[in-house]
Amino acid sequence: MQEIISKLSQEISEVTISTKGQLEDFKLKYLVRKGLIAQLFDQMKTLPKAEKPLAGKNLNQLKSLAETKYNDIAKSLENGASDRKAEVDLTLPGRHAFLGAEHPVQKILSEMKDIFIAMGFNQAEGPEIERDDYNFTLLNFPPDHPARDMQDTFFIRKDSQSEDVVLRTHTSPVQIRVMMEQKPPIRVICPGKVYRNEAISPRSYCVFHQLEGLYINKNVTFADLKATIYSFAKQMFGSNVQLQFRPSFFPFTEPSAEVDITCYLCGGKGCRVCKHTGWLEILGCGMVHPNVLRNCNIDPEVYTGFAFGMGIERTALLRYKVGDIRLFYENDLRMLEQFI
Ligand code: 2NM
Repeated sequence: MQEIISKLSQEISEVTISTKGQLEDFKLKYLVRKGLIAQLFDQMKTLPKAEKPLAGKNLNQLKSLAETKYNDIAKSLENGASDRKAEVDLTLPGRHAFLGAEHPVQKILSEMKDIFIAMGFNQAEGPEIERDDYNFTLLNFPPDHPARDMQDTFFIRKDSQSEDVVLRTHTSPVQIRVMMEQKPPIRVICPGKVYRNEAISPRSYCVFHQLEGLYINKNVTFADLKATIYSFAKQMFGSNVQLQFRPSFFPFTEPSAEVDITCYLCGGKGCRVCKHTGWLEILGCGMVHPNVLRNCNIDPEVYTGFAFGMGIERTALLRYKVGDIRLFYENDLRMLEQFI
């Protein structure tokens, strides 16, 4: 009897219980009316009279050891987390995670970049906070050009002692940097954010994205420019679009043109989006002005080049039928989740 009691006592002390299930098993084994301890009390009645007091005392100790252990563990399982951990169903599927998505403006920009990269253009980037002379002067803007006005440009620094600094109003200064650093042939596209201090409306915002391109080599002609733009427009907007080049003016190109495609919503018949003209303007372009080449130490007698530039938001608005450019900048998940 003594042996059995001390064996059980050791067993009870050592057993680890970490779930309600295990605790229930413990109770069934030791503490219920037909449990091991109750059985020992029954057996005690058959012992010789002299052995009963000691056996009774030891059995009572064993019983209270088991009860204390049961109560302590029951209490800690009520409060603690160990039980919950063990009862997690590991086969349940995980919670849905929102992974995010490419912004619609970046999607259009990626498509455009891919087309020009495939043609052999390299990507160049530059600072959004730019020197005034890179943004204007070296691009052949005259000193009194209206774009230099405070109404159109965000000035970061403007005083007589030091270099004027602006938020770039186009990505052309990146091309100035490339022309000053590299020798022709040069084939670059410059995507990025630009800033204009304009009245904000559904069609224009104080920040937007541009993609500009530049090709400089010997014997580059306007025909090369047209072929490049044709190829781009048909890949970007569909092989059935038609193009028209309208004469235009930019300080940094001569001659200059603006390019329209047949409205891909109405097919050229005329609708609200193309304002019943049948045409949508997609970009500006031209042959790089000799003054711009000279400003970057490229000899215009040896090299010629073409350049083009387009806004990204305009295409994103049309492609995704978004009615207000400001929706691209509000970071509202209800808007952005539609582009997953
Ligand atoms: C446009 C339209 C026409 C342009 C010119 C240059 C540079 F740096 F080569 F002179 N970069 N981008 C350009 C030409 C941009 O955007 C409507």
